[in-house]
Order: sequence, then C-alpha cells, then structure tokens
Amino acid sequence: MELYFAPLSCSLATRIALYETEQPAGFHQVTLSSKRLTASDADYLAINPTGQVPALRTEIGDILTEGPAVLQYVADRDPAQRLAPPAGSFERAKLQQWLNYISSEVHKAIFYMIFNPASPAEVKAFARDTLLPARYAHLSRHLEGRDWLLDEFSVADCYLVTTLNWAAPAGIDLAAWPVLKAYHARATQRPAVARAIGEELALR
Ligand SMILES: N[C@@H](CCC(=O)N[C@@H](CS)C(=O)NCC(=O)O)C(=O)O
Repeated sequence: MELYFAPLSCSLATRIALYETEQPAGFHQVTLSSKRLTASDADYLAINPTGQVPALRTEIGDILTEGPAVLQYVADRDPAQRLAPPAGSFERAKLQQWLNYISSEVHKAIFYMIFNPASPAEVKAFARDTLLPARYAHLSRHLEGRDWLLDEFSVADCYLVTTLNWAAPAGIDLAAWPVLKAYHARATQRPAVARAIGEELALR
C-alpha cells in the first residue's frame, strides 16, 4: 500500500493505522498548494481529483480516498490487529458512527473552517467558540471512564487523536476539556502514534 499524505493533516490517522498494524507501506508527501504535486513532482490531481489527502494506493494499484473508508480498508487488511470490529457487526456500525462524527462534526465543521485561509474571521470564531464546545462535551461524556471510543483502540481513535493534535495550533486549550486532554495524552503514548507524529513533525 502507498499513502498520499500531508504532514500532520487528517492523513496522519492512516499512517497511525498502518504503524499500529505493522503493515508495510510507501509514503508520498503531497504539497497542498495551488499546484498539488507529490514530492516526485507527479500531478496529485491525476491520482485524487479532489486534491485532498488522504489517498491510498492498494496493493493492486487501485486508489481509495476519503479518510473513514481508507482507515477501514487498512484495518480490514489485518483483522488480527483488531483496529476495526468485523464488518456487519453492531460494533462495526458503532465504529462508523464515530468515524462519521469525527469527520463531519469535528474535522470539517470545526477545524477545516479554522485552518482554511479563505474562511472569514467570524466563521473561524463561530466554529471555535460555538460549535466546538458542544462537540467536545459530547466526546467527553462518552470518554469519561473509558480509554477509547470503542472497547478497544480502533481506527476511530487514530482519527480522533489526529484531530486533537490540531487543538493547540487552533488556539484551543485542551485543559478546558480534562477528559479529552487525558485521552490525548494516553493515545500519544502509544508507540505507533508517537512514531507517526514524530516522523510527520520532522517533515513540517
Ligand atoms: N472528505 C475528505 C476530506 C479530507 C481533507 O479535508 N483533507 C485535508 C487535509 S486534513 C486537505 O486535503 N485539505 C486541502 C484541501 O481541502 O484542499 C476525507 O474525509 O478524506
């Protein structure tokens, strides 16, 4: 498998999943500028027409995009590592519930707006000060007294820890959300998570 990524963006979640499952993979850095080139000067729009990361090239050369789909694909390549419950089970639907919540309610509704240079100041403030507290409260209520979003660490945690990394650069102090702060500390202590973050920090 080959992952197209941008350092510390949402594609980090897939790198974490690859490291957690110890699956061999190649990595291609994408520049998220107007040109959208890979590090080897390939036209990324020819690989993923949306221009967004992540994209995953499978072992047989197919391209898969959209983080939640990519994460489940990686987890399903090595089910023994249990990063996703079996397809068709209720637990799998719960995994999809959390992947969708993180994608739609946290990643895109909040952080995409805060980090988008074209987003007006009022939109950034609305995302940070009005939308975020209700979503962090929901996550905090669920994570109170539990280690991970499901009973075991899963690809939903790969995604959540990735978005929590963005809090500080977005001017959000996780100290106001002690359950999430403790969760973030717990997740970043996992060797695969620490390795993935460390490697991508060095690429910034
Ligand atoms: N719907 C896509 C969104 C991915 C996304 O927003 N990726 C960001 C990085 S975190 C990106 O590529 N931003 C550049 C852009 O939107 O042009 C997914 O879930 O994978």
